[in-house]
Amino acid sequence: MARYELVKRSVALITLTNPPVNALSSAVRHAIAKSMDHALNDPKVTAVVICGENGRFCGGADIREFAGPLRGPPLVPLLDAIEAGEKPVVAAIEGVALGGGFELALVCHYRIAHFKARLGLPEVTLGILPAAGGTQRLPRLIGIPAALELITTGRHISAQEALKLGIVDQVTEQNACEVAVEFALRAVAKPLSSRRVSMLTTPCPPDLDGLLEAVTMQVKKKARGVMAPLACIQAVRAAATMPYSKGIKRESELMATLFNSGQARALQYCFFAQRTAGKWTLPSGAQWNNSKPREIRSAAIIGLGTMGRGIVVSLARVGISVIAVESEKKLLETGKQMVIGMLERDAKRRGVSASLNLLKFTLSLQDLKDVDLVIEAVFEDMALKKRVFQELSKVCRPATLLCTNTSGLDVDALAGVTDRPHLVVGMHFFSPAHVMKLLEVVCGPRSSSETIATAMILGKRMGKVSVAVGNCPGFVGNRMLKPYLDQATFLLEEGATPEQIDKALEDFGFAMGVFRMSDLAGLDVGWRVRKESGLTGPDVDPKNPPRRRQGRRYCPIPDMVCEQGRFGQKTGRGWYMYDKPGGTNAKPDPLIQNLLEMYRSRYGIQPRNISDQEIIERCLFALANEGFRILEDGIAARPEDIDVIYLFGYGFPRHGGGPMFYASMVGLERVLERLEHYHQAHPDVPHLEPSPLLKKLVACGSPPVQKWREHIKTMHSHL
Ligand code: T1G
Ligand code: NAD
Repeated sequence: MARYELVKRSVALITLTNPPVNALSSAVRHAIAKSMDHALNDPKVTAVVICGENGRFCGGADIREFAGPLRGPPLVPLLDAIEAGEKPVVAAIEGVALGGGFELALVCHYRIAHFKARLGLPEVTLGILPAAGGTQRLPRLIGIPAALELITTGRHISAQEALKLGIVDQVTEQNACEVAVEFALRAVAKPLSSRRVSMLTTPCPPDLDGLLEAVTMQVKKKARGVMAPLACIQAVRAAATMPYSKGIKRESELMATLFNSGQARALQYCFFAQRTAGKWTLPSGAQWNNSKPREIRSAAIIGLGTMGRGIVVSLARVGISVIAVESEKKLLETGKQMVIGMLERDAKRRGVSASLNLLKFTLSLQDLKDVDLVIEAVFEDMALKKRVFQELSKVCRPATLLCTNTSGLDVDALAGVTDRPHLVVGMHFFSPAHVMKLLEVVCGPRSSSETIATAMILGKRMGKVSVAVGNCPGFVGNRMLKPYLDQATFLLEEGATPEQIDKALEDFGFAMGVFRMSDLAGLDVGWRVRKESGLTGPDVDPKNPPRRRQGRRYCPIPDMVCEQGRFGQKTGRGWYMYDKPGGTNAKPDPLIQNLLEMYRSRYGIQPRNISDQEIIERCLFALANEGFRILEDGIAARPEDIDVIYLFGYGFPRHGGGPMFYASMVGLERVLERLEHYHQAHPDVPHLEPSPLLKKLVACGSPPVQKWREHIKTMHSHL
C-alpha cells in the first residue's frame, strides 16, 4: 500500500501503491504512518518525498470505505504529524491530487507538480467537505476568496493555475518524483516553520462578512437546497476567525452534519452509478470488456437542424472528420454557418483553434461512400427515416455503421430496411447536443456487440456519459417522461397552476420545472406526436369523451394551449409569457389562468388546494414507477442506468440521486403505499398502478438499489 525506499542515500521516497487512483484506504493510511515514522526516526534520512505509483499522486479518501465504520489510523492526526515533523517533506504530484490527496500534499512542506497534473477538493460534489484540514489550510495558503471558490465548487485546477495561486512551488515537465528528490536535498538546511501551512495566518479580506454573504447567496442560487457548499463556507469562516487548533475541530463538527446525510449518500451513489453505467452487459454475455469497438475516423450527419448541428460540433471537436448533409441548398448554407459559428465559439472558449478543416457540407448522400459511421438526424418521421436508411444502405460501404438520433421510434424497424441490421444502433443525443452530456445508445435486437461497443466508446470520446438501453417507444428517458408530464397536467386540471408545479419541482432541485422545460423544448413537438398517434386533432372520434383516450384519462389542456399558437419560448407565449419570441424570462400569464378556470368550470371540476408534497409524490413516484416497469421489461439493465439518464439528460438533482435512488431513499414501502393511494383516487390512470417489480421488492424487504438486479428476471431482456 506504500513502498519505502532510500534514494540518493538520504531521501526517504514513499510511494503510495493502491491502484487505480492510490486512494487513502485504511491500509494506505497505515502504511503512510509507518513509513513516516521510519523516515523521521532514521538518522540517515534527511528529507522525505511522497509520490504515487503509476503517475498518479492520490485520488483522496477511499469513498467505498464511507459506508462502514472507520478503520485504521484517522487522517487528521496522521497529516498533522507529517507537517509537524522536523525533516522536510516534498509532495511529487503527478496525475491527480484530489480531496484527501490534495490535503496530503498541503501538509508537505513543498509541492512539485507535473505540468499535466490536476488538483482539487471535490468533496463538495460528494455531499461532504474536505475534512482532513483542507478547509483550514487552503485559505491560509491562498486567501479566502480563492479557497472559497475551489472548496465550494470542487473544481479541478491545472498545475499552472496551482502555481499561479501559490499552491505548488514548482511545475515541471520532467519526472516530478526525480525533481522532488533533488528539491528535497536542497531543502534540508532550510528552516521549516514558514512552510507549515497550518501555522500561517489566514490573509483576511477587509469585509469578510460581506464576502461570505455574497458567496452564500451565489451558492444558494446555483445549488438550491444543497447542504454541503453551505457547510464549506462555514468551515472557511472558521479558518479566517479561529486558530488552526479550533478551526480543525469546527471542520470536523461540520463534516459530522454532512457525513451520514441523505444528500451525501445520493451524491456518492451518483459517483459510482456514472462509472457503472459505462459497463454495459447484454444477456448474450457480450459486454464492455469483451467487445472490441471499431475505430471511427470519419462520420456523416444527415440533417443539419437543431440536433444535427450539435452532433457535428461534438464529433469535430474530438478530431473526427465530418460530412454534413442537408436536403436543400439554403438549409445547407444556414446549417453550415451555424456549425462554423458554434465550433469557433467553442474553440475560443477552450483556447484552441477550431477544427473547421475537418468539415465538409453536401447535398448528396453519394458523398458518404467511405465514411466509418453515419448518424441520421432528420425529422421524426418513420417513413422519411426509412427512405434515408434504404438509401444509406445502397450508398455506404458494407462496413459503415448506421445510427439514428430518433427520440423514440423503433430502431429495429429502421435496421430492417437496411442490408446490415447488425450495424444499426440508436445514438440518442439530447438538446443542445454539443452541451448535454447524455447519450442513450439504443440497442436493437439485431445490433451487434461490436456496434454497441463502438457507439458507447464514441460517446465517451465526445465527452458524453453513454448508457446502453433497449429498444421500445421512447427508450428509457422519454418513456419515463410521459407519466411524469401526465401527472403535471392532471394536477393542473385539479387546481394547480404551472408556476406552482414548477416551483415545487425546482425547490426539490430540478434544474427546471416541467412547464418551463416544455416551453424551452417547444410545445408543438409533443402536439404533433399526439396528433400523429390519434390522441388529438381531426382523427379523434367526436363521440369520444374529451378527457378520455384509449380507455384512460387524457388531459387536453396542452392541445388547447397549442391551438392558440402558444408553442413556448420561440413564440413568446406558452405555459408562461415571455418578453418577446425567443425570450427566456418566464412570467405567469393571466390568460393561462383564465384558460384553466374556464376549463375547470366547463367540466365541472371543483379546484382544490394541492400541496407541494402531492405534486412531488405524484410526479416523481409515477416517474419511478415507470422506471420499475422499464427494469422489468429489460429496457434498462440496472437502476443506476436509469438514474444516470435522468441526472444527465433531464436535470434531476444529483443530491436526489436519480428517480430510482430517490424512491429507495424515500422507502419502497412508502412509495408503494402512496402509489396505491393515488391509483385508488385515479383508477383511470394506469401509470399510477404500482408495478409488479416494486411490489416484489417490497415483499423481499426493500433491498438497496445495488441489489435490485438480483430480483429482476432477465428472460425478456430487450438489451
Ligand atoms: N475512492 C474509491 N474509489 C475510487 C476513488 C476514490 N476516491 N476514485 C476513483 N475510484 C474508482 C472508481 O470508482 C473506478 O472504479 C476507478 O477508481 C477508476 O476511476 C478526507 C473526505 C481520480 C479523477 O472525489 O474524480 O478525500 O469503476 O473511472 O476517469 O477530505 O476517479 O474501475 O471499479 O473515475 O481516470 C475525494 C474521485 C474523496 C476523487 C480518476 N476524491 N475520483 O478518473 O478513472 S473524499 C474524489 C475521481 C476525501 C477527504 C475526503 C476520478 C479520478 P471502477 P475513474 P478516471
Ligand atoms: P429539425 O427539424 O430541427 O431538423 C431536421 C433537419 O433534417 C432539417 O434541417 C431538415 O431540413 C433535415 N432533413 C429532412 N429530411 C432530410 C433529408 N432527406 N436529407 C437531409 N436532411 C434532411 O429536427 P431536430 O430537432 O434536429 O430533430 C432531428 C431528430 O433528432 C429527430 O428524429 C428528433 O426526434 C431527434 N431528437 C430531437 C431532439 C430535440 O430536442 N430537438 C432531441 C433528441 C432527439
